[in-house]
Amino acid sequence: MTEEAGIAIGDGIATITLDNPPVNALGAGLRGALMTALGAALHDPGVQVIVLTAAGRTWPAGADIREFGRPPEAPSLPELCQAVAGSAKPVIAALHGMVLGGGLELALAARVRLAEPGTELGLPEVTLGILPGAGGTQRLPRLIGAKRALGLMLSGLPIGAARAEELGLVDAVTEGGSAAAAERLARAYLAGEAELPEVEEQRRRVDPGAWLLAVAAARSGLGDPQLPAPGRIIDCVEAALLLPEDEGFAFERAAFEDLVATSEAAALRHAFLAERRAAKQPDLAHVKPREIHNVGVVGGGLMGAGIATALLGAGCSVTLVERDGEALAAGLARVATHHERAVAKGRLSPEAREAEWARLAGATGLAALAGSDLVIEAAYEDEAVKAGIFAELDRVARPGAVLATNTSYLDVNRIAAATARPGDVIGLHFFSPVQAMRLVEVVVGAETAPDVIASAFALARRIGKVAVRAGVCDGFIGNRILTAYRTAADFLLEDGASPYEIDRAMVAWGFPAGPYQVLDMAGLDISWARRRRLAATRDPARRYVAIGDRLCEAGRLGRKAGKGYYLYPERAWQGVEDPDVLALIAAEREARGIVAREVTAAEIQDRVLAAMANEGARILEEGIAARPSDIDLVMLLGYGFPRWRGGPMLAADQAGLLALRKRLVDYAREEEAFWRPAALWEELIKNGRKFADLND
Ligand code: T1G
Repeated sequence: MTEEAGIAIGDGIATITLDNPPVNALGAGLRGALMTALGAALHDPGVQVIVLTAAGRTWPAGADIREFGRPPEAPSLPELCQAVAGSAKPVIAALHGMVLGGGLELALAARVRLAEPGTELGLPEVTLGILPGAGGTQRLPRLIGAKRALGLMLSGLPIGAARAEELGLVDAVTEGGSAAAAERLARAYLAGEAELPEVEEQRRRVDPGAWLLAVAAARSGLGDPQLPAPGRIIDCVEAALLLPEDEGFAFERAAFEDLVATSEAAALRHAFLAERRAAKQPDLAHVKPREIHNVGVVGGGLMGAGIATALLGAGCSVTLVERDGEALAAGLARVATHHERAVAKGRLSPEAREAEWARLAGATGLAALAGSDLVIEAAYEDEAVKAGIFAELDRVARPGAVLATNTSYLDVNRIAAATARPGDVIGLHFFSPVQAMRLVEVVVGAETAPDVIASAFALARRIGKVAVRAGVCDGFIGNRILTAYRTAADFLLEDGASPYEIDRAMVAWGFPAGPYQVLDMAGLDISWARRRRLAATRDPARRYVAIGDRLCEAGRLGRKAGKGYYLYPERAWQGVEDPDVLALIAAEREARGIVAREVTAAEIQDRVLAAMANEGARILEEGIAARPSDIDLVMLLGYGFPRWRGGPMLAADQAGLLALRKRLVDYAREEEAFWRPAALWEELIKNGRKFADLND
């Protein structure tokens, strides 16, 4: 890592170039180098103007996230920004790439900001559970007004260079490179041919009434009480108006230090880094992916059409195959609908839609896929159906084609065994709706070739998805943990809790919906079919809760049937509690000789977390997942696990492994097979380690 700040001096101009690949994160090394270079420029009598620019693909994209939680190293970013803002010689910041977080705060400290076309600027700190802690909450409102400043900081979303110029966040969008433009401005300024904006001008523009109105409006719009950062951002913006400048900066720093130490912030940083860590596949570092341009998609249903649309958006040519003309027309119409919606939302231009549509073909036989580089099967979730398709693909697909199944829990090895080329077979488990869900579980079979795995990761990146590697087992990572979650919930249901208490408890814990609300939305018949599929092999020694079966037998298949665990009057979207369900559950308890007991929300939350973390520990022991943060990422991106809790493995670390393992031991006395703690708990505890220590 270079972490340099090179300086070039000539004609009265000092040009400082930041260089810390890949995103010029403002780590301690770069901060120190910049402070040194700034000092040299300030003390050099031959320098009258300073140009600050960055090498590589972007101006600093923020503070170095990996430094948080560690002892701070001088100079701090606020000190650095203060040094730039206090410079006796004007500083011109030449911006390009992603000017984010501390990077934007550094730019705000400069006298002038010039941005290249295509530059994006934002303060995403709130997405990390923190706030702009290097002067952003103090300087930005003075520059663009409190209302707009709060909008940027509370959304965390970037804006483009043109919008930034409209707001006054940048002084100009340059023609071509911003470094050259900055040098031209410096020369014109030195020649007395150009003025630079005065910082004091900005202060005079402050309208206290509008400022306080913006603060009050932002406070009234605060959402999730579980996340403190938004409220603290608003407090800092208020302080920027009401406190003297130095006290305002101190107020912001104190708020930043409070937030960075919270468990929510630690979890959100963990989620950010987990997403980047999942892409690291050491065994594939030198493996070349296969070229993929023409893709066949078998099945034009909800998943197949979504997958086809994602592939078209990434520039692939797609042949959609269905069993007959009617089904094919329906599949193509689904893709057309995705396109129409994207155009309506401004996410796709009409021209781009035409170009994508031109790359889409339809067929009613697999022979049309003879030239495909990749085939993704998204047919009915039945092993025999999939095996039949793969057997035919084996006959028609060209040698070297990658053959992928979108199965959500079937055995990829058994599907591969239907072909003579198991090395070419892999699982690509997309999530529904494909256009909204970023997660893909890459399910690696026993014989899957390394370059096929590499091809899957390369394709996922290309279509804007986050790939997580999984081994073959029932449910891979996500569905296996979901099954554990639902089993723990069903035990509680049979023991005495109502489905409504369980759903409320899990929503209070941070899930967008409870397990029974989700089941009603998805349809109870899907998991019922799976239970019946596994019935013959079910271990009679294991506790089995049949309440879901009783509901299905009574025709209560979920929202689509107008009733499931909830009642849906006139097919209402939101279900209502149904006393008939409580009666059905009571009857089932009586049949099982169970006397209902009081179950608290805390016990529900504790048991669900213990069940998920224990299943995660087993998944790690079996090598189904490479690292705990991969498991967390699957649950965060695919199953609505609250991001500010970081996933089941991080939540287990934060709850304390000793306490959690003790709970598992206690629960195991009721039902040993399900609750028996994985051996990994003992191994971590005795070595004083956490799951996080297993994240390479
Ligand atoms: N710190 C450390 N490493 C970072 C980083 C950061 N801020 N941003 C990216 N990386 C690493 C990333 O882990 C990956 O590493 C590589 O760079 C490429 O990233 C005081 C407190 C800039 C839009 O939140 O949004 O400033 O895997 O794969 O898809 O107020 O990175 O190669 O080893 O994501 O092209 C605020 C976070 C920080 C921006 C580029 N800034 N970064 O996306 O590449 S808090 C952010 C991003 C702060 C101040 C506060 C994206 C990107 P590796 P990548 P990308």
